Amino acid sequence: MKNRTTSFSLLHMADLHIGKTLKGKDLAEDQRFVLNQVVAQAGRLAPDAVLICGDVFDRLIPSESSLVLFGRFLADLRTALPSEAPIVVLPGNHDSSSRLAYAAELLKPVNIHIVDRIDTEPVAVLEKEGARLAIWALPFISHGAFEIFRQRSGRAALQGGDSEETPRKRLCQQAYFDTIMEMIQPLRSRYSCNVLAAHCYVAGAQISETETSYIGGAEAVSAETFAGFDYVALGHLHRMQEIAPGIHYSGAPHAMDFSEGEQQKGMLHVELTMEIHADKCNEPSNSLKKVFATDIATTVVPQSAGIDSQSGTADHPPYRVTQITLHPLHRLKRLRGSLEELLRRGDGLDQPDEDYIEAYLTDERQIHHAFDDLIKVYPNMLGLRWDVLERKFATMKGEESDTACATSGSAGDAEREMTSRDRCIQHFRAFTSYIKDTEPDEDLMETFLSLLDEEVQA
Ligand SMILES: [Mn+2]
Repeated sequence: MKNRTTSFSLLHMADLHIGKTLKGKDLAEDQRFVLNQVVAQAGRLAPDAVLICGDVFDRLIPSESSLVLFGRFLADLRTALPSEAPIVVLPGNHDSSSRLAYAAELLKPVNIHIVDRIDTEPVAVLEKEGARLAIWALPFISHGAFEIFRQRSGRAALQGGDSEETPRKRLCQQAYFDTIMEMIQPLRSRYSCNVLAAHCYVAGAQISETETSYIGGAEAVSAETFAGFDYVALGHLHRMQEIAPGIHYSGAPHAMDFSEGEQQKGMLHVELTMEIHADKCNEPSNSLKKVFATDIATTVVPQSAGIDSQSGTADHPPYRVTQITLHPLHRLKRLRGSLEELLRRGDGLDQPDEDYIEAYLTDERQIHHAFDDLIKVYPNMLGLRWDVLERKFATMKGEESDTACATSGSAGDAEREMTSRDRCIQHFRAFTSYIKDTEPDEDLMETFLSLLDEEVQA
């Protein structure tokens, strides 16, 4: 019998960070502007499902206006989409899962699924012409969330492979994922196609300036963890990127930091095409899955004009990922030059530059009225940085690591500890003197030392 094909389309987005401020500036208007485009695009594309992969809010306790904004967005999105298209929302590390999901039971009947715990069942299953696509969704896996899941599912506590392994290693993201995947893996064959939505850091991903500070080795999950899924929709990193075939970060819908200002921002439209045997279309079985995995490897999906498109490989059904660009209300720009140059550049414009600006001044000395002068020309300037100051701190940092290299090996731990405390004190004195033109007084030093010791003990 002749084979037919069917396809499912998904809209994949993440890291909305509603309530985000940038150097004290509330980005609510910017966020509303971008979310309205998401709704318009969802209406135009009419996907079979929308996946919002974590970090919905910027903080655990979202502000009133953030809640209102998200509520409005969800309602508009629901209206824009066909009612049978599920909207799946999962919490990221910035979200409180129970707060995010407080109305989850009320929203389920309107096909909005807010994931608040780790589950080994799909959150939604789409059916089309006998093909079944399962959407699996995992919240950000904190230690607490994992423990609740482990106890609920009657699993023993994680043990390290050998005595060398520290408890820290057993409690890493990879171990959490391995446990969960082991349970999901045998269940996947019930479906023709399996999509996973998750919020985590996958090893090998490109991380940006601000992300380096909080992403460490214990956080990393290997891309192989996701073998067997036809598409993995990730959230957590703000840069749109492909990790491996079928594993993508949509990135954030708009820049959250000046270091992201140059990145293209938006979301992904994913189309998964699969072939169905007319005589097998009622069999949700392994045989159906096998057909997708091997026989149609050569099927070519029509490439759309222009943007990022890909077809399937032997391990994946043919799929196509299209980047949907979202436009910011204000761009985030870094300008560099002397005060005079930047003022001249701004004055030369026909209209004032309304973008959010971070200025880097190259003048050799600090000019106290620089901010006041610049803000007249760049009304949305949010940050001012000085080359001369940053160079000074870079040198201080360099000296610090030189000293650390020299000390390591020869000195004992206690001695190194002493040295690093002394260095902190030294840097604090230098910094205060530079900023205030005078040595820190006794009161200030006392406060600093008590904070420093508290931090060291923590
Ligand atoms: Mn995150």
